[in-house]
Amino acid sequence: MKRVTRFSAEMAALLLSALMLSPVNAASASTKPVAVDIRNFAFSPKTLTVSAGTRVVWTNRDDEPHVVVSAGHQFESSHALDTSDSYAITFDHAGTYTYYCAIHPMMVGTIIVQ
Ligand SMILES: [Cu+2]
Repeated sequence: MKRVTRFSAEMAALLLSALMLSPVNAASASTKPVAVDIRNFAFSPKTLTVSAGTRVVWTNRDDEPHVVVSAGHQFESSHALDTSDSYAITFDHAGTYTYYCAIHPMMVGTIIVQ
């Protein structure tokens, strides 16, 4: 009886992993978020190349607030990020996305999506 119960649990686990390996989920699972640090009034890395579907996460490491704004309104702007605040955008389509900080417009960065 116990043996049967354990077998069922194993079958359930197998089914679950089979479901999680469906093409859609496998694609998102293989694309890990990529970090852009905002430090010393600069985006680091300044230019980042990722594959389509990648989530890019900006984190403010400065003691000053910063805002991530798409130069061509290609993606939604962040709110003002305080120290340690993060902002994330998933880039689903290939292209070149330039952005800047609304408070310090000399701070610019580029995301290249392939
Ligand atoms: Cu700034």
